[in-house]
Amino acid sequence: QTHPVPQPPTRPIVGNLPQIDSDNPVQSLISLAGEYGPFFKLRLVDTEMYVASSQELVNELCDESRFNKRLHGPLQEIRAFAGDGLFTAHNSEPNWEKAHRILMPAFGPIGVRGMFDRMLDIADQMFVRWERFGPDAPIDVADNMTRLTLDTIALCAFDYRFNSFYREELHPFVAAMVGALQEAGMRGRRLPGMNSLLVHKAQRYRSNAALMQSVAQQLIAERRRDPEGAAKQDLLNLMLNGRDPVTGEGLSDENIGYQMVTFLIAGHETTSGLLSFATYLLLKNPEAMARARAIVDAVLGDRMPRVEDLAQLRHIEQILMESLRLWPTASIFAVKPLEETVLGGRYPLKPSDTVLILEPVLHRDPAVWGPDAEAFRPERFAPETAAKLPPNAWKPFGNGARACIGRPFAMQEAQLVLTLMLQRFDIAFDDPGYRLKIHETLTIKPEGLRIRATPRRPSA
Ligand code: MNH
Repeated sequence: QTHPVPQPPTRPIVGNLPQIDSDNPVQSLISLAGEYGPFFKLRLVDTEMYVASSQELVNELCDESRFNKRLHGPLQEIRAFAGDGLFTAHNSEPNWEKAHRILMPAFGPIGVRGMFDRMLDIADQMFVRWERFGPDAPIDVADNMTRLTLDTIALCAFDYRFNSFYREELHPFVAAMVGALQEAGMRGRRLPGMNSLLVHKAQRYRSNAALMQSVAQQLIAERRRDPEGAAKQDLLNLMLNGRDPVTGEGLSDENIGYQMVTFLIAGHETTSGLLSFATYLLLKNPEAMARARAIVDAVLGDRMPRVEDLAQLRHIEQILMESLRLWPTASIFAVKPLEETVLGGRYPLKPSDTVLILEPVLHRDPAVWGPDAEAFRPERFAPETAAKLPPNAWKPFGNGARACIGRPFAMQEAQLVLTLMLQRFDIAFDDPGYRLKIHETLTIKPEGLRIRATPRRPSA
């Protein structure tokens, strides 16, 4: 039988808007889930949505014969500059399937292995800088990791160097992207009608979108002119020359531009947040840090890592998976029913409904993770234990066909960076009394986390 869906008390017109802190929407939803349970309903002015957070319900919501991706509010906004790129395309748009088929091989394990040297190039830049600063300089972790992930994706995807470690201010493209992402977030929080009244903000939004497209189109044009361009092994060449095996068609320049913006948006904050939380969690769990260090030393000693070493460093990957469990940096994704259906045998849903999947609560479901769900225990992801987890209990990369295409890329990059950090430095909190505070944008990251890094051995 069907049941009424819990909903926090509403106010006229605004509905549940007062219960959502506009600077901390994810944290608001986490505390509402604590109060109203694994399935509740919200109305934010004129938009209704459900929020699901137990493995039992999410397991059903991940059944692609019943549900598929919904572009929820923030993604609708991001379409203003990411267009029908992979992340913001509707399921029904032909460019999604086409680009997915063309790009899949490059983002698969073999394609990503070929990017190892470029990942190492950027990581080395960051750590050389840490060495030069020395043990007395506080290092802003999220800031460093964001420079690193941006430079890495740009170098791997289109052989372009932002050189973020050699400049204080942001590269113009990056500045436009950060500005546009910020405004996309703000637009979603304003009351209906307000966005069109804020003429200057709307103008700036459009000019940032235009700047990103023009830089992308410039890179495309330069690549076509470059006599050595065709030999380059990167995503840009694949997009320029690749043909969809099904339709035989290539991607338009406009769509390639959207994919370039998409990789930068989707590919930098999430991975940088992951590396920042992993650093924080290791600092809070010295035994886990010591164990990870011992494994890195046993595999690498003093030498530079090679791509073949990563298979011996699965434990580092488990640390990253456990970090993504506790602090999934893209904390929410949304689905809709394909047809009228009943969720969990009790909640009727229809195709116009939106269900948000709230990963941070899902990832702490005591029925799955036990009474110590809050504890950082990378061993949960050791193959023997992970095999016993129920399906769809861990969803930091989303679901099914619309899951993250960049997962192998992000995991390889993060594995390499964490390994190098453990190999080269003793790290400590700059402020031993640091208390975790979450900063929310489209993603989450630890705010104000600063460390000191002491080189373990004299640099070569
Ligand atoms: Mn990524 C989709 C999380 C790194 C490119 N990514 C998603 C989704 C989640 C996600 C969740 C599904 C969103 C939705 O259902 O609406 N992504 C992450 C996390 C990391 C990450 C947690 C790092 C850690 N992502 C990356 C990297 C890239 C990338 C790196 C690119 C190099 N992600 C994408 C793209 C999509 C996506 C592209 C959209 C895929 C599709 O729908 O076809």
